[in-house]
Amino acid sequence: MALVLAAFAASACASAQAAMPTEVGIRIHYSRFEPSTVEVQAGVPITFTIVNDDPIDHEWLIGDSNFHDRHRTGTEAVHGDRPDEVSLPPMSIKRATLTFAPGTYLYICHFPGHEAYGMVGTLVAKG
Ligand SMILES: [Cu+2]
Repeated sequence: MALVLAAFAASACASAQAAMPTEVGIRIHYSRFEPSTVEVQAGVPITFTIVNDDPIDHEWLIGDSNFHDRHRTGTEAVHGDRPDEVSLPPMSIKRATLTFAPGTYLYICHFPGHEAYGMVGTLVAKG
């Protein structure tokens, strides 16, 4: 009986983890991120597919508050191939894979005025 219970507990745990997405789609539309909140498992690679549906450039920068402080005052207009710094030309699709430590992160477009307009999202990585 104890063995059966242990097996049940293990499968319940596995299905709870399976419920957390490892593939996350983010759409940029009318200078907003959809969805604006994402929850993922910490310590697992998460692949983001980011779609810019707008006729203007945007960016998707994800990190902690120190990261965003640097980018708010930064002078790097276009970002390269770092998975946490994605530049999105009009009507483009990019993919990025990241693994998070437990915590809360923001994703923001730091083009002038975009963050203030509402291009901010929150990702929670659960430990
Ligand atoms: Cu933007």
